[in-house]
Amino acid sequence: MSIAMASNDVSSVNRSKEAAADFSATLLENEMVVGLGSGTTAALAVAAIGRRVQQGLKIIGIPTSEQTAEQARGLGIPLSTLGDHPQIDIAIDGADEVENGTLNLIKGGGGNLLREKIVAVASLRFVIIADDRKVVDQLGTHAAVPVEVAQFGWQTTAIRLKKMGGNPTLRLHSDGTIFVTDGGNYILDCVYGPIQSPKELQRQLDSTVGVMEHGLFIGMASQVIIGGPDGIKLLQRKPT
Ligand code: A5P
Repeated sequence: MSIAMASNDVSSVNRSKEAAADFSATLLENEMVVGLGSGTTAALAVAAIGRRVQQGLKIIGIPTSEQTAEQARGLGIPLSTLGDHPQIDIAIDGADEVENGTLNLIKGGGGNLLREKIVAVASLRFVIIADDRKVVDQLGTHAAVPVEVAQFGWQTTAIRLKKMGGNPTLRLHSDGTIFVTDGGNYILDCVYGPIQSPKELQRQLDSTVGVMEHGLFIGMASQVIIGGPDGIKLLQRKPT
């Protein structure tokens, strides 16, 4: 692939992310408590929200990572905590995969799944923004499921996850040091391939000792906004 073509691809993906992110910022109204997601797409939403705040929108943000908190502070978005605002009106976040029809998700590619899930369940509306590469017919088609585990005895947790078919790999930084989450845990990226029953896998992961949280977000998304070359598309959950 030529360098020119590769950079075109990158900028068209960025435009797709931006289209979804910009639309999500239009959903905000004065006095809302807003969950601010993490990752590159969520960062574009935070930027768009920052622009609205600079134009006078009055909201309070609850960040899902230290990185998002820093970005939001820099943009003048007032921040608070779940302690002071236990109910969030709307949370906007990205995803690694969105399953067509169910709107089930894999999240946590950036390593912020625990805080993201706590914010998601505290939100009346959980809005996902993504570019069109993220939509799949079955979760696990491209993405591994990130599993956040306690540092203590993580090797034994990995053995149990391996027995469940996940083929876990400890997440490392590019310099070889171990990636540590904002909550002080490790991440085991588990490759399952296409997942036949995400609910059953969720049940197994939820009951595995040492697992602090995992990146399956089942039945949580209220709305999914997909950006593509022709603008945005809203995905609906199909009745089961
Ligand atoms: C952060 O840990 C994640 O859950 C992100 O929301 C997800 O990985 C999507 O990230 P990008 O928007 O960077 O693809």
